[in-house]
Amino acid sequence: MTKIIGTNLTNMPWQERKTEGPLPLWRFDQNPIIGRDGNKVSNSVFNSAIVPYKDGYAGVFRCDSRSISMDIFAGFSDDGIHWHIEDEPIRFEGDDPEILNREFRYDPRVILIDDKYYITWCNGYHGPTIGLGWTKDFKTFVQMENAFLPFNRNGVLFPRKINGEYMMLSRPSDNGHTPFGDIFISRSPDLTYWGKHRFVMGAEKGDYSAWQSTKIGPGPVPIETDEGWLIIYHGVITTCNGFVYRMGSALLDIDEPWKVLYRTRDYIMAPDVPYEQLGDVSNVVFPCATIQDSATGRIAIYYGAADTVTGIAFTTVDELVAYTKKNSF
Ligand code: BMA
Repeated sequence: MTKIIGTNLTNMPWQERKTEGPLPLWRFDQNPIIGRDGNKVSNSVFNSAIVPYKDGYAGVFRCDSRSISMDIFAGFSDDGIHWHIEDEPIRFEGDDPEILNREFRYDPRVILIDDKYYITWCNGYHGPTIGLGWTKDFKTFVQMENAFLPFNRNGVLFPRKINGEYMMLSRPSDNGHTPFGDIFISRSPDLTYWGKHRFVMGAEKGDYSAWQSTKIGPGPVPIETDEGWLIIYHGVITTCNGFVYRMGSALLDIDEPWKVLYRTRDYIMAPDVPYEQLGDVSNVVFPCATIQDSATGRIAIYYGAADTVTGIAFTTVDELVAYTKKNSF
């Protein structure tokens, strides 16, 4: 039995597994929970992040507009399933107009650390890099310095300091669709200055795990467990039809999270159903958030499907940790 270190969440979305199968994740039968018309301006709503907030949930959503510009929007929900997403994108406040200038924003992650909800996202600043900001109420947002130089994507904060330092996973990239990519970790005393960059894990070049042979990138905020940090990540293969995005999982050392304890050779979820296989970018499942209940070990994973709509997949910490260990390299 594995224990989630965290709070209880009695009102989270949940469904028991209905059919046995080889994979540790199963889909919500009301998927997709958000369609491409999630707000008045959206062409698509996907790769989005949610957190428990007050008696319900708040989120930061990637909505690409009908001119296909990428921006992030606040949203609210009582049950984590039915969402009201604002029609106006998030406007950040801050001291430096150079930093506030918007090129594009996408693929947010959100996490509560102390009394602030921190948002990381892929931020356009002479190419993609990692933007960082915070809010207390999902109405007023403050933008901080970009964490890294371009080019980088998939900046994911750990939910607490580790040995006195904030930590962030990221995936250095290029300015295009990036035919490579490994996961690194960086440390900071203050969420402004980042350093001590270390390699965590990379794409697997061999035939033994080809689904993650082109690139990998961190997904939701790591889940703290008594066996280490449980992470869910995306892995990509290049096929005759282009990139295919699947999900994997790993356990990282709790005090030195650049040390990988276990990592899945087999994927944990693949684009297997029509709304994941057909969309603006076909064959993509892209996880950006989880919510979990430490009492029951239930985990709900929010993921973008085919760069078009948003779904939920379920697992339990016992099932996912057991699979991660059993399928490890
Ligand atoms: C990546 C990002 C993701 C997207 C994926 C598949 O580079 O742009 O937002 O889901 O490609 O198109």
